[in-house]
Amino acid sequence: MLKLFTVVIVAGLIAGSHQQLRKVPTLIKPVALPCDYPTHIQCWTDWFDRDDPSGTGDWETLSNLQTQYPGKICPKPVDIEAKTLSGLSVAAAGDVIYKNDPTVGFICKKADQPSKMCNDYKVRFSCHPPFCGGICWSKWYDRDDPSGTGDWELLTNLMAENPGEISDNPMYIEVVTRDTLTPAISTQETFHIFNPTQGFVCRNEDQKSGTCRDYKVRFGFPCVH
Ligand SMILES: [Ca+2]
Ligand SMILES: [Ca+2]
Repeated sequence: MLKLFTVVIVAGLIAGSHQQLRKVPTLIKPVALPCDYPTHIQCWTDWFDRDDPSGTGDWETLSNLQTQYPGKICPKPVDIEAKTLSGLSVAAAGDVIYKNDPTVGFICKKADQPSKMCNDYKVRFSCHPPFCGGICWSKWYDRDDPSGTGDWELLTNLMAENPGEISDNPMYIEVVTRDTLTPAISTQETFHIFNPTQGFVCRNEDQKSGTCRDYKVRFGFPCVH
């Protein structure tokens, strides 16, 4: 299941950067769907920058940030990312870093640097639901089978064929085989399209075996309360 939800996250990110690809009609919003809180999804908090490096260093510790920004960071983050205010990664910035973990937070000490101050860093943390909010999933759809050129489960087709059922701008997509409910990522097949903006296409010509399995898809949206 971890792999499955990793795909969900990645697919969600793709949606954000390819909105311009969408050319689908605006349809009536469907009725509210039940909210799902898959335990393996993660989400990033906002970026935080509470300190600057002019004193003993740049101290962006979790406890300080949680005190300063109540409710903005989950109690036990699972990951952390730090960048300089100018956008450099920790590795690219080249400072000696004292701490960079999701339990303590981020600390760059001036005393650890051979000849200069630390850069000024900002940090963000990765959290699990319920902090992330939930996903509302559409129904499962299986409009095609792979007997022709492949299995074509494009969002534009699904929206046109099921009016009012799928909202605009899905953020997540989940794809499984129809027969065994195997996550698409685990089938070792090559996919032509696999993102929540366009949907899913498996072309027979891309497969070593010459044919795709039959997949079904569903689309997810951030729950609105
Ligand atoms: Ca800082
Ligand atoms: Ca199918």
